[in-house]
Amino acid sequence: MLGKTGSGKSSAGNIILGEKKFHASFSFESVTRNCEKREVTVLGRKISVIDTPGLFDTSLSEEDLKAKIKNCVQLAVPGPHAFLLVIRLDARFTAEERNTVKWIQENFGEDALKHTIVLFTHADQLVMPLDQFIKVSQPLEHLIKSCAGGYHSFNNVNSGDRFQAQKLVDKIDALVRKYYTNEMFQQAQEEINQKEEREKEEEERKIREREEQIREEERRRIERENQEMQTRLRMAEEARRKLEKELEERNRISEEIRRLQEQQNRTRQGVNNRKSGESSEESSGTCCRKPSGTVIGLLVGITLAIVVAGVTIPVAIVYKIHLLAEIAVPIGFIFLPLMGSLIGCICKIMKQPREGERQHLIN
Ligand SMILES: Nc1nc2c(ncn2[C@@H]2O[C@H](COP(=O)(O)OP(=O)(O)O)[C@@H](O)[C@H]2O)c(=O)[nH]1
Ligand SMILES: [Mg+2]
Repeated sequence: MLGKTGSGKSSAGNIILGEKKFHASFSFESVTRNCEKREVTVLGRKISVIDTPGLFDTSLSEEDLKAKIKNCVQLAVPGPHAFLLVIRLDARFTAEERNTVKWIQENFGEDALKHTIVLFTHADQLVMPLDQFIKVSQPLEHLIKSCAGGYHSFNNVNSGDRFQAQKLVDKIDALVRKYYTNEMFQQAQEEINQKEEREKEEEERKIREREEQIREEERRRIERENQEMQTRLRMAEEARRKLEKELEERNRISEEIRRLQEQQNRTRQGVNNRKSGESSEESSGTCCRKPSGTVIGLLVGITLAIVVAGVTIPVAIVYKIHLLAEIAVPIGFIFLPLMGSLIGCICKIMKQPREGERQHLIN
C-alpha cells in the first residue's frame, strides 16, 4: 500500500484482510511509522498486505526513505504481487500525487508500474460515477493510464462489503503474470544506484570543471591586475622622473636667481660705497661737488687771467695806458679764476647721474 498519509491505506488494508489488522486514524501525522505486514488466510489462500508510512509526504532523509522501501520489499519476499497506489476521492488530487508515477519508478524500478493498481478510497463520498469522475480530471486519467493494473475503489467505511475486496484480489490475480521478485528489486536498485553513481560522477565532473574555471578566472584576474599594477608603476616612475627634472630645473633657476642677487648686492654695495665716498668729500668743506672740476675751472681761470695779463700789460706799456694795466690786470686775476671755478663746478653738477637713474641702472 503506497500513498499519502491519511489517504486510507491502513483502512484499505483492513478491508482487504477482512479484519482490523492495521491501526487507522484521522491524523495529519503519519500513524504508520514503519512498514508493517499483516496476513490472513481466506479459504486456504494466504493474503499478505504491507502497509507503509506516507512515503512521499514524510520528512525522511533520502537514506532513511531508501531503507524503509528496502524493508518493505523484503517484507514482501519473494516480491509483491501488486503495488496499490492509494488516493482518496474526496480530496484534491495534489501535485505530489501527480508525481507518484515518477516516484514509484525511481524507487522500485521501471517495471513496478506494470504491477501497480490505483486504489481509490472514500468512494462513499463520491457524488458521480467513478469513471465519469476520472474523465473530468486529466491528471488522474493520465496517472491511471500509466499504471498497468488500472484502478479500483473502496468504501472503507463499509467494512462488511467483502465484494469490493474480492474484486480487487481478482484484479490482482489477473494482473500478476510474474512476481515482482527481490531479484527484480535488486536489479532495479542496482540500476538506480548506477544512475545515482553516474549523476554523482557528473556532478563531481561539473564541480571540477567549475573549480578549474574559477582557478583560471582567478589566474587571469591576477595577471590582469599585475599588468595594471605594472602600468601604474611605469606611470608613477615617469611622473617621478618628470618631477625630478622639474626639481632640477627649479634648483637651477634658484641658483641662477641667487647668483644674480649676489651680483646685484655686490653692485648695490659698490654704488653705496661710491655714494658714501662722495658724501664724505662733501662733508670735508669743499664748495663744489667735484673738486677736480673746480680746480680745473680755477686753473683755466688763472691761465686765462695770465693770458689776458700777458696781452694787456704789453699793450698798456706800448700805448702807455697805465690805467688799463692797473685796473684790467687785477680784475682779470680776480674775475677769471672765479669764473673758471664756477663753470667747472656747474659742469661737474650737470655730469652727476640722478639717484633714480642710478637705481635703474643697478636693477
Ligand atoms: N468516509 C471514509 N473515511 C475513510 C475511508 N478510508 C479511510 N477513511 C478515514 O480516513 C482516515 C485515515 O485513514 P487511514 O487508513 O488511517 O489512512 P492512512 O494514513 O493512509 O493509513 C481515518 O479516519 C479513516 O476512518 C473511506 O473510504 N471513507
Ligand atoms: Mg496508516
